[in-house]
Amino acid sequence: MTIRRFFAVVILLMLMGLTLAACGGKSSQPEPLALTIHAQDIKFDVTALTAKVNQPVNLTYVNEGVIDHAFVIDGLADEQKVKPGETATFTFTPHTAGAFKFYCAMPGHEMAGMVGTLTVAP
Ligand SMILES: [Cu+2]
Repeated sequence: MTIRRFFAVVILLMLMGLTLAACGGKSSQPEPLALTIHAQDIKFDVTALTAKVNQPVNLTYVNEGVIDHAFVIDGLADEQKVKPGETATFTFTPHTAGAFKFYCAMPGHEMAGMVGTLTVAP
């Protein structure tokens, strides 16, 4: 084998390795899960959401009502107030399976029924 041919083989093997690494990187990052919830006066349109461990979640929160609402998911998404007609996006990745309470943090709204459960499957 000439030295030139040797380098050609080495470069070819390196390119193959790069291609495999690129493929591997893609498959280890799951596509984000898109969820949507609508706040109304005075309830959520859904009270049960599901996600998966280590899968990023993009949750779109739409306030369809005429009063302020404030969404929070215990342990996953910090409280954020959303004004009437506005939309907020909550991005988080659950790392443990289980049931997480979500609710509206405006005074009295949780008691009025603005509460639900996000179930994270293993
Ligand atoms: Cu509310």
